[in-house]
Amino acid sequence: MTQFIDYAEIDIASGDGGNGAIAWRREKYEPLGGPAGGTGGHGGSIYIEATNDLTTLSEFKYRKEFFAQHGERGGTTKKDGKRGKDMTIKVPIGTVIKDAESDMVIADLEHDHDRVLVAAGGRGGRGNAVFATPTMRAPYFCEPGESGIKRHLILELKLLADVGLIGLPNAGKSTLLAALTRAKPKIADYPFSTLEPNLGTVNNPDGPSFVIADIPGLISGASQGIGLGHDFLRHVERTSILVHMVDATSENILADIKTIDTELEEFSEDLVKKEQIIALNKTDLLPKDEIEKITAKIKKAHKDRTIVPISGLTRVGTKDLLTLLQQHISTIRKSSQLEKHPGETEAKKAARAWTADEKALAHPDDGFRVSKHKNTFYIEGHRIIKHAQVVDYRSPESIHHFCHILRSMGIIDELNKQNIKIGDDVQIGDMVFSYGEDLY
Ligand SMILES: Nc1nc2c(ncn2[C@@H]2O[C@H](COP(=O)(O)OP(=O)(O)OP(=O)(O)O)[C@@H](O)[C@H]2O)c(=O)[nH]1
Ligand SMILES: [Mg+2]
Repeated sequence: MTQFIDYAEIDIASGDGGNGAIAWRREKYEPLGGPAGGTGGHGGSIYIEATNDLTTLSEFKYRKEFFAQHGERGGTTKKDGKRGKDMTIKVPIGTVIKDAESDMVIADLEHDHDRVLVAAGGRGGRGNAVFATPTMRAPYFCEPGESGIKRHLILELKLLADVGLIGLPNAGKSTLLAALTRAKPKIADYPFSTLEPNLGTVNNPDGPSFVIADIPGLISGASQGIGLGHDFLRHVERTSILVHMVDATSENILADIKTIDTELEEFSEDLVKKEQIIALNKTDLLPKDEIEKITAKIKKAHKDRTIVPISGLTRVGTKDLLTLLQQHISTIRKSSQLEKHPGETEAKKAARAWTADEKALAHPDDGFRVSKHKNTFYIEGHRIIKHAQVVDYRSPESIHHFCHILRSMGIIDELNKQNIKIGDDVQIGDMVFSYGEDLY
């Protein structure tokens, strides 16, 4: 499977929000100006976007870590801090994004410009200017910015072949791939010589280039997992046309075709409805009138299918087949171009962006843990440590606001549960204080 699926793991982190500021207006003739601390800028978010410009995940071999910018802290003159820049990671169309921890699929980016939020930036903390009210004209506190989100993601690129080669073992699929492309698949006169899919690219200077996938031979029961083909049927699901290879020297050609059709149908209804060209192969082994007879017989049973007599070995007819495939691919590409949201505005594009999964919004701030060692209680937790960092110890109000946060987060309750006594030390980040009566 290795050549079929491109795989990469990356670490991402959205930016932290900037802290709010505590500041006062200082103007001429106004010695006691009001609060002027601005709000911190939001941290940058991380998006992943599909693009036509890439075809592999190989870039991620060299770069595995992606960090969006942090927001800047609030300014002193009611100015808000600068936002951190968002970051967009580009991946090829067909990339599936998974959360590595849970192995859950976050998104399957199937079209050009499909975009998903994978980590939202932290909100900026509010500055003291925001907290001013008629009863509290001089708030001496602000909020810390919210932390960014760190995630470990798996990127998987599913094969996006345009043409799928299907047929019974030994029909000559690999031989045809070698005739049409520069791929060098194993070819042998025994069934199941192909064990894994092979890909080849038709490079066409005058028209679209496209990818052909040669998959292991299918036999009766393949859709139930018999033989090798089953694992690979899901890969041909995304192709836009199938070339059904038939061995012209077989005793019972119509039954051969039926066997493959039945397997496609059992696997998925969509697969059997996909457009098929029948390539009647190995015609070099038969006289001309015989070939015509067989072609007419197949045509009668499958009116809707184009039949092309070929020989993968001597390459008779392979050019005709190639021309048909090129025409089909051109038409498909043109119509998908038309569908590609003509005249779409940026705002609409954003609205079409994928909705975020929960983890992309789960800032790690709210949790906390209290542990005791000797007479000191240690409090761990992103949010509370950040609050501690913005406390101004000279200000009773700032301390009061901090106590309010301790209480509302449930930390005071937890300390009491763990039997804290007045005078015991409490450490939060770099801040140490004695537990006092006012906190009770
Ligand atoms: N005479 C003749 N022999 C062919 C032609 N195409 C393929 N063969 C032979 O048929 C045998 C099987 O060919 P492959 O290309 O390996 O067939 P396949 O469909 O890929 O087979 P699996 O991978 O086993 O499913 C080989 O011995 C080929 O040389 C053809 O057009 N004419
Ligand atoms: Mg083969």
